[in-house]
Parts: sequence; structure tokens; C-alpha cells
Amino acid sequence: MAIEKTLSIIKPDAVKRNLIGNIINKIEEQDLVPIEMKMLQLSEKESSKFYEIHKEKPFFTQLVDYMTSGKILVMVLEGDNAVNKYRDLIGSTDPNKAKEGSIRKLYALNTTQNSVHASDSLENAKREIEFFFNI
Ligand code: FUP
Repeated sequence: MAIEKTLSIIKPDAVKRNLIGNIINKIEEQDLVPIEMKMLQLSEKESSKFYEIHKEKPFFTQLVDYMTSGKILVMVLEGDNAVNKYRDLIGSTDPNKAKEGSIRKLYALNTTQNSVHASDSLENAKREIEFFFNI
């Protein structure tokens, strides 16, 4: 058993379509436990900082703008193998490529408005959790 923490964001497209409950249900079904959560709306500055890893990418401006477009739900999830387990649950970035039953396959609109974020490594999980929470 390796109990880990990972960062989850329910993005503006999913919040606006009343999908918070459905998504948390999927998370809990996998024995991932939300141990922190908050609703907030990112400023341009905060969004750019959070995604700074992508600042050279062609989609950066679009991504930063989209992530400021409405409220998000940020959560810390805890559980066995949480980082990889939650990555697996959300599915591929592009919903057309996401596997059956994954959150993005079920709910994402496109590659930008793709409903959820999940940390992609333990190291990034630590950085992202510190970005939003004092833990
Ligand atoms: P993921 O880890 O699956 O969220 O994907 P990436 O880290 O590659 O990308 C982070 C976010 O950038 C995605 F969730 C959505 C956005 N993005 C785009 O808007 N267009 C792209 O072509 C790729 C990513």
C-alpha cells in the first residue's frame, strides 16, 4: 500500500453543467477520498502560474483564459496509488481518445474544456497541492 495525495480540479465546463456530484461519485467509487476542497475562480495571473509548465505550448493562452472563465472545484484526493489511479480514472486529454467509462469520455466537451485536471506525478501533485492548500 502506498497512500498518496493528488490534486483534482473540476473545471468550469463541468461545474457549469452541474456535473460536480457525478464526478465526485466516480472518485469515491475508486476509494479516493476528498480530504480538502474549495470552490474558487482563478485570476489570469493564478491560472498562468498554475499552468506555467505549458507556457511555451501553442494552447497556453486558450487554456489560461478557459480556466478563468468560471468557478472551479479544487480537491486533494487521498488513497492507495492515488496519483496513477486518478489519472487512469480521468482518461486521455482528448475525450475522443479517452477510454470507455473514464470521466473525460463521459463528460469532456473537447481537449480544452475537458472537465477535470489530475496531477501527473507525485512531484507535481506536491507542487499543485501546495499551490492551492496549506498542507
Ligand atoms: P492532461 O494532463 O491530460 O490534463 O494534459 P496536459 O498536461 O497535456 O495538458 C494540460 C491541459 O492543457 C489540458 F487538460 C487541456 C489543455 N490542452 C489544450 O487545451 N490543448 C491541447 O492540445 C492540449 C492540452
